[in-house]
Amino acid sequence: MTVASAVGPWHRAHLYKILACIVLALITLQYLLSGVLDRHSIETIFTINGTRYAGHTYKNHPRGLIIYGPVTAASPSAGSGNASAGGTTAPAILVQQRAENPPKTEETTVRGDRNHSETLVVGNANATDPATMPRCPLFPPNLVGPVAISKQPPEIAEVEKLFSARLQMGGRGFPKDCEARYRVAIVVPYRARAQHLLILLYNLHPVLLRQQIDYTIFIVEQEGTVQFNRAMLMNVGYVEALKEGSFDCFIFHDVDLLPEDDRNLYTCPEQPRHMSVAIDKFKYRLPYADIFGGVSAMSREQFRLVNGFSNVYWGWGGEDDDMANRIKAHGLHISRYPANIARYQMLSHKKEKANPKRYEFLKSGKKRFATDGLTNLQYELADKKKLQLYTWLLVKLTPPQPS
Ligand code: BGN
Repeated sequence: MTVASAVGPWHRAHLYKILACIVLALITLQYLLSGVLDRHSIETIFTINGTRYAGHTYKNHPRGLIIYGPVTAASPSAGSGNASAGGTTAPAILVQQRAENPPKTEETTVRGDRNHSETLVVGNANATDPATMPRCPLFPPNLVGPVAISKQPPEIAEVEKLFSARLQMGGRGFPKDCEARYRVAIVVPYRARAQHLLILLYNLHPVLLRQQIDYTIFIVEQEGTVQFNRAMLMNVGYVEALKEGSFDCFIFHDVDLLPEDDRNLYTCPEQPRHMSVAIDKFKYRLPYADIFGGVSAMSREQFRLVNGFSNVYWGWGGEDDDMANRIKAHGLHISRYPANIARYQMLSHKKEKANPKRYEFLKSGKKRFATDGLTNLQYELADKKKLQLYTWLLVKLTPPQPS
């Protein structure tokens, strides 16, 4: 005789319920315990060239390790409007492969504010010969996290002098003692915003130098007074930059946006990346999920694949949304760093005139992806100069011909 048959049907039903509860409780307990053990075994603190980093490995994550920023980020400077916690563990920024053993470097710290004269020089006494130069570490060792933004730069001549030792003519910066992992063209569409440009250069160069990338800043200026065409200028920047060097990554950068954190790396990950996630003007919140304006990064291949930006957007708005549509239509997606790293301050300026046709163009955009972009780009390069802080391209845009 079994236990179940020894009791009546009413008791049997209760017995089954109790058994089911015990099984469920055991499953829950096992799940909770595995989570706790997992966490404890994977939080790590490690040191690269004297900087302490916090990390977190995900055993089942295909890419392994999430690196947090430097463990001791100094407090944000007064007036920078930066709300991220100073002096505490910095939040996650990068999903990367496991760090390779980085080369030993010798750090030279120059006193001054955190963006403009501190730790610009990272030297490796044994590695000055380019032939024996090691690759730069995956995680740039001299990042400081939140940076001090200055909206009152010195005169341009002074700024040029400040960076002359670290930049090649044309606004090219690269690490001196290791081989950069990325060759990056920073493309800035521009017209009549001289003070904004100076402020951008003054704040951006130190960040880029600390990131140990090989970069060049291209200022693409639209000649004349017809409506501004941001998208077309970026297409021109792409084409002209590739005549100058074999860049594998393009950052399209509005002139009025200043990065607040140098852990927001100016590189191209696997997917197109929207970089200006949190802007003070938008209360540090993403205005909508597919936004791709402000600052964005695409690899050379991705940009070519989507046929660049559309050329039809004259005046403000819509061209970045069209790019977001191109990205999705080609099986790519927009990636982002967390909002507490991908932070920017916007310089104030009067609102530009919006393009009333942008809704219509956006709706019909898909039809033009293959024919409107790099493939029908027409412009005249009116002037080009390699200045100390940037390469200047003056461009006469030709409205796209109907195709
Ligand atoms: C959106 C603009 C973008 C701009 C963001 C942020 C349009 C198209 C109509 C839906 N899009 O409204 O181009 O980057 O605001 O300013 O206007």
